[in-house]
Amino acid sequence: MIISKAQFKKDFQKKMLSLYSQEIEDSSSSEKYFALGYLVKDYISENWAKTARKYEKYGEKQVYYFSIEFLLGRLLGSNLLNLGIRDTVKEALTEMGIDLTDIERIEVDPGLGNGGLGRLAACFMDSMASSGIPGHGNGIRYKYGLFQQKIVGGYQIELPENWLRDANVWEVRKPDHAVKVRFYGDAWMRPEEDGELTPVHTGYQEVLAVPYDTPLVGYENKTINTLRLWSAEIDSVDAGIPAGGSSFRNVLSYKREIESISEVLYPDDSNYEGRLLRLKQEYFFVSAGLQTILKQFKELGKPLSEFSEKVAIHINDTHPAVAIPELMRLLMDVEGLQWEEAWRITQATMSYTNHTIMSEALEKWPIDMMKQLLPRILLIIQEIDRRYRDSFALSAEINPAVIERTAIISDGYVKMAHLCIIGSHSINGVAKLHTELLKKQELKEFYQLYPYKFNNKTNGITHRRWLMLANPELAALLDKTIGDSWRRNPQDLKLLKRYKRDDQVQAEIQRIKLANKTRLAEYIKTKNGITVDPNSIFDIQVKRLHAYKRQLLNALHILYQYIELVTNPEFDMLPRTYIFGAKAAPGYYYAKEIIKFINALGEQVNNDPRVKDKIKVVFLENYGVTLAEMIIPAAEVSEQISTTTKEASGTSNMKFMMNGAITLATLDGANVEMLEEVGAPNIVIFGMSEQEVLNYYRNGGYNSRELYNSDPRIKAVLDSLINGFIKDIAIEGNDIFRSLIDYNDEFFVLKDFDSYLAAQKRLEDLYKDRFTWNKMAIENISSSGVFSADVTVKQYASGIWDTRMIER
Ligand code: B1N
Repeated sequence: MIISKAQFKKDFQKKMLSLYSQEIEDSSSSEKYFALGYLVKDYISENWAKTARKYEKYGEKQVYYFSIEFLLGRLLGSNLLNLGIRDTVKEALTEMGIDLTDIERIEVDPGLGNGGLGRLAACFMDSMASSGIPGHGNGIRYKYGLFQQKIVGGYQIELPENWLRDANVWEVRKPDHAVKVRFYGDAWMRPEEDGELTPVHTGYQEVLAVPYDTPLVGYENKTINTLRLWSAEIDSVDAGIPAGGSSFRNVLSYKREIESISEVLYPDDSNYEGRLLRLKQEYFFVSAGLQTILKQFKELGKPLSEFSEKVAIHINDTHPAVAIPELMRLLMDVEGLQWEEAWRITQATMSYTNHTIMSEALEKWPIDMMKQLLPRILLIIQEIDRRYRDSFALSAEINPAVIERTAIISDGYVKMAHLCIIGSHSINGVAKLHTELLKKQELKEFYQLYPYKFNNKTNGITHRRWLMLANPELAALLDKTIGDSWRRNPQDLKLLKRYKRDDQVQAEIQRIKLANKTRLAEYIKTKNGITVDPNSIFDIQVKRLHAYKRQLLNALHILYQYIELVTNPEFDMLPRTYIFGAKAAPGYYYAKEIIKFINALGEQVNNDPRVKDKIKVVFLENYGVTLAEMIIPAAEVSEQISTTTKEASGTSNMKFMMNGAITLATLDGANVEMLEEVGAPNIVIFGMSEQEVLNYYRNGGYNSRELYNSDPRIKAVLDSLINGFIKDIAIEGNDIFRSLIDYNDEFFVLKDFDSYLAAQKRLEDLYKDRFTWNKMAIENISSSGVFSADVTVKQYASGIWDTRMIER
């Protein structure tokens, strides 16, 4: 949109007056934030309604992205940017003596996700709107997002994240669009006189699902899509009151039970929570979303047989897998279709993304739990399973053992990934290696049955948030050097390649990096009280804490350098600042021990005069989207060091690359494709190959104790965990030691140690030659365009959803 500074000032003043009955001069920062937020929402509203009408007019196929997490981050900055008015507003505010960034900082970051999976959903929303794809989100409006992390005495403490305490300016409550979702009761098939079977569901509890809509603003294209998040509410005081009657006390506890459905996000990443409440959450937002989609479809006046021509539903990991039987239920029980027709429509509508091969993340629900909570859904799943098994009856080539292993129901469980594969037309992995592993290992038997369903869609990130907003100085340098076409077509970042040897561009890149590092150093000083030198190498690992991500390998290397510094007079190294940020799932004991170890190591190293400030170790608490926006642009080294085969893709790796960090990586996840794009001289690779890892796993691992006994560096490092050399980790040091030696080092930390050390050394040598380093940084920035989610969502649109992009 186009707006003059004068007009904006008038609008802002008016908004302040109508909201708070006061002048801007007399308002607090928080009041300024709310006035500005509501004003921007007004600006958005007009095109929001228009977009919906345009989609309707052209009969566009709609995509609905079902996800139990959407990790949006703050929206004021990105909405201003995407509306195309951020510069105007910034200037106008400056003229009024107001700093826009100060106001943006007031917004609470709604943490409605754990990590990569939730952030990916948010990046896709931004990219779909920006590419003119009619794509909407469907999820849960959690009252409490992911916990806030505090570090006390080196330990993680979790505090509730009450993000809705003050108003959320972006959402619109739509009580008139509420729907009812049924839980519990009994379901069976009743034989009718004509011999037909009618489904019956009695004694259920009804929960009201109330939608809250948030606009998803496309980049300078007038497209506004919708993120619909559902909140659970009690229907009416007299409906579905539990046994015990409707006394005030009963009603209150009933209300609490219902509202608990959308109360809190499960804090597990790549790990599955087998609780009833989680299954309730899954069915809750899925059923509410599908009911609405079906209703909207019927308003088009088209026959249901054309449903999949107008609607695509994407299942983000297995969490929304009950969408498959729920759509079957709606089409049959409510709309009266026959099984075969409903099944054809369901398969043609649904597609599924797998995000991990970690076995502990694979969702499976006990049949009994499913029967208790979702009796009608279980009947449908049983029928899908029966028909799946039957479909092989006539084919002699299929081994019965294969059918048993791929079936949906077996060993007393409902296997949600199997349901997704059987019930949808597409299954994709999130990076080339990950998809290959699905095909040849994890889901091999399904791949043999349905090769045509499998495809790869490598993850992406929105360059608007992760470059334009997070690194405005770099964005401005790009505009000045190669023009601004990269903003619309991120692959145009390639144009920067020509300047990799250009002295002036190199100097600018280095200056901007230093400015970003200085800003982060100031933050570290205020938050952690640690003085770090912006001229030291900033080496960063930020992501969820998980054994397979190997923060421990990073920490052990630091410990190695520390030991060398204090024992070996010959040892020399460039000054380095190691920065960590990581939340551990509250119940993940080992991950919490590693946090404590990193903090204890930092405490000691940072205060040991013998280190002479060569090493600083910083653990930044409460890592999330907002912190990432400050940390990533300040990175020189990006640590992407997961055990090969374990990280499905990773997405922060791409964000670091786009901001000119050099990646230190194993050939895991999307790191493989980053290497392909940027070329071997511009990335530092180490560690075991995929084949080695798979071979070791097949043969029950390797002998880590042998390595401990034969490599004196490893021995020195590990011994210092248990001999009191590092203070205050008596328990943690011992547990970590034992995980590596007695429990055979499941994630090959020691096996990769030598290779990691050598890679670290190579990195340091590269850094000594600033011309080379800057050249590498430029190569990375200019090769990062393919990792824009704009590219990814277009591949989804043409390869899976069959949706068009609307011209502006
Ligand atoms: O999804 C990201 C990938 O880039 C990461 O490699 C992958 O680890 C991540 C259960 C998960 N996989 N599985 C989850 C999250 C929450 C939960 O309750 C599993 N997250 C990933 C995006 O593709």
